[in-house]
Amino acid sequence: MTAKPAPGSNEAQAMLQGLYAEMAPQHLYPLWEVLHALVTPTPRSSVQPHLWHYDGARAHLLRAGDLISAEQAERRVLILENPGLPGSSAVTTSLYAGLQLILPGEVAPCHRHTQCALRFAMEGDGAFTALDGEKAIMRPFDLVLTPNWQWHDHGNTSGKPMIWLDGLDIPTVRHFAASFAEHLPDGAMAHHETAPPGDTSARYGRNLRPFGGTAAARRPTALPLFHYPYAEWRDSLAAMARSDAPDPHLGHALEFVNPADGGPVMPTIAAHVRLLPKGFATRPRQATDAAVFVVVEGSGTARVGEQAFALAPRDLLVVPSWESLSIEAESELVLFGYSDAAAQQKLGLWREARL
Ligand code: GTQ
Repeated sequence: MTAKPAPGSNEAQAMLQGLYAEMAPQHLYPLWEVLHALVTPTPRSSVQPHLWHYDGARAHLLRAGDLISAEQAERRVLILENPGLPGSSAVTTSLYAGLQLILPGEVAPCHRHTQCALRFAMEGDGAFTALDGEKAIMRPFDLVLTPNWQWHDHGNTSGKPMIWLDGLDIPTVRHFAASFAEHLPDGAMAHHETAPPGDTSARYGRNLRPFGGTAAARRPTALPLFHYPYAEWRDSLAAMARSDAPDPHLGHALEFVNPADGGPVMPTIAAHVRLLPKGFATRPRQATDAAVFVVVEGSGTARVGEQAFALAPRDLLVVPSWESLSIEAESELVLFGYSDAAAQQKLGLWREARL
């Protein structure tokens, strides 16, 4: 029998390398070589901060509009892929972002999937997203939800192109390998109308809900509301800005909530808006939820870690987990943001640090 080498000796090191080489074909690997990279003291992410100028993205999307129909494409969307996650179609490790174009007269076929989606209208006026056969007529900066496994189709009966941001939890569902998707049976493009536009908002959007009545009076989901119009959320932000001092790290901020439980809008995705008064600069803040922001109004500068990004209306910014973010408002600045905070909070993972 050969003597055991002293642990840590050159001889032991050489024998370990031999051991690894013999183990690898058995799919066995030493934790001690990778532990520090797996269980890190603070978050590490390959997500990079990045800003997309709206006008540039829009020009490419309109060119695609000349070359492929919404029906052919099924969804005519340019993916905003994070430069740190090439080939992933992901904007953060958990989320997807894309800009979708629907031209006048077009429809995007009805389908449903286990991914949750939000739509944030960027331009146009009067195209619709229908959820389970009820249309939400979309105006710029409206938020529309298509929660998981709900039938949805889109169409543009207005005279102008409509572009919105699609925010989905595609990478999260991929992580769990839990994607299911299907079209309406018998090839139908659009769901039959089940309720007139605005019906759900009238029932659930005003601190009311159907009392008694039949099941038909109630939306059959845990998430009744699906349209959060700009006119309403902007008015709420303005009221807040008139009477409060801004939060030093966020400005005036309001979260979109699910009226059924007071929680975030969807199981995996949380969304909010914030207003920074002209000249206001937030203090830096870190959070574990990487976020996608849309500039709704105004201009300013976002500092993400060491980088600075000039913000102009409709630009799109992604901020990685745990990078410090501070924002300076040159003029009154209004932002929309979405992130996976909803999922992280359920999992007990979400943290922030206010610097
Ligand atoms: O509208 O259902 O941008 O399924 C990507 C995947 C939109 C949608 C996207 C989708 C959708």
